[in-house]
Amino acid sequence: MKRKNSVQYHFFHSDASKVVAALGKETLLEQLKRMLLIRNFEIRAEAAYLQGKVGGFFHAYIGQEAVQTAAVCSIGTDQWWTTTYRCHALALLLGATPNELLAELFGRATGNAQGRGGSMHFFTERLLGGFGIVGGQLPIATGAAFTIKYQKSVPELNQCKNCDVSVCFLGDGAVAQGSFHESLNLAALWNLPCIYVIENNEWGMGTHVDRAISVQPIAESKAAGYGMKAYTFDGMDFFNCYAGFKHVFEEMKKDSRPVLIEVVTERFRGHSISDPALYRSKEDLETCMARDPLIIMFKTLENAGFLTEEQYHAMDKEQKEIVLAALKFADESPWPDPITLEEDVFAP
Ligand SMILES: Cc1ncc(C[n+]2csc(CCOP(=O)(O)OP(=O)(O)O)c2C)c(N)n1
Repeated sequence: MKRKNSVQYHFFHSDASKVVAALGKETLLEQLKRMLLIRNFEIRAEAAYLQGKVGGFFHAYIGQEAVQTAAVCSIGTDQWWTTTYRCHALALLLGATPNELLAELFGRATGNAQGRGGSMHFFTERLLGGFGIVGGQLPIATGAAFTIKYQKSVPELNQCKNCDVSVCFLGDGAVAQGSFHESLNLAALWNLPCIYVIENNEWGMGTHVDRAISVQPIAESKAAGYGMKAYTFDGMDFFNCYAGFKHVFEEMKKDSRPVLIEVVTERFRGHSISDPALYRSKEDLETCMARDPLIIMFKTLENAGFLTEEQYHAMDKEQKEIVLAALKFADESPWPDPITLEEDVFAP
């Protein structure tokens, strides 16, 4: 993968044709559809933001779709999941509807958090939240992994029978935080089933990863200090991510050891909607957009004879229509009643 820096990544070895054969047409078309839903959701939500219909922060996942789609596809929805403020995709993948998520962005009573959380704080039954504090989700994810292990040892307490691991997404910018190191240390010390996934999209706001992280590749160098296994995946390639996550999940179910993964990916937008990304050259952006994860996925499925270009465009249009209907739902939804302002708010 061509990046601005000269880091030598050792990607997990995988064979796309084996993943194609293992998952089959129906499952793979469903994954492509999910990636198209995420892309359409982000594009239309950005437009609504620019029309002044959405307030607060807004961080798009455009360019990174393959990573979390592959993770949820291979690990399943029964686990505990945590992520950063860039949380729209994971919420969709874990079952939140476009209606409730767009209504949340619009601050409406029908929203995912009844209009109180906004873009950075989506949740579902299995998603413990998007987190606005960089590194804030790591101790939570580590605690969730502790819960899994503890409850398995006390069967009458086990409320979460199909839950085997806690999966924690973080950005490269969180790696220098104390919470990262404290969490990895405890997870390694106590053999907690936690999969930490660094989505290295090269930038922490406007700071390049080379100026923030002392040694790279990140996972390989940091995991060694905690006696953990490290893996690196190509984040633009659904098939590499799927095969890698599957391997890690199967291994963890056997040994319950935490794992650190670095997924090398790209964001096609600025850090947030208010960032014009002037620190990036047009050529850099064009180079990374040439490896659009949607196109890589489509081309592989087209070569496998699973769909034509015409069917791909029809699928894209179908997902766009779903998002447009959700925008209408959000726009027509009621505002929260001010009398409910203090309900469901925890403030010690
Ligand atoms: C503790 C803390 N420090 C600083 C910030 C401000 N901040 C928000 S996002 C961000 C960059 C994080 O970059 P990265 O972890 O690489 O994630 P990405 O946005 O690239 O997905 C910073 C410094 C914050 N939210 N929390």
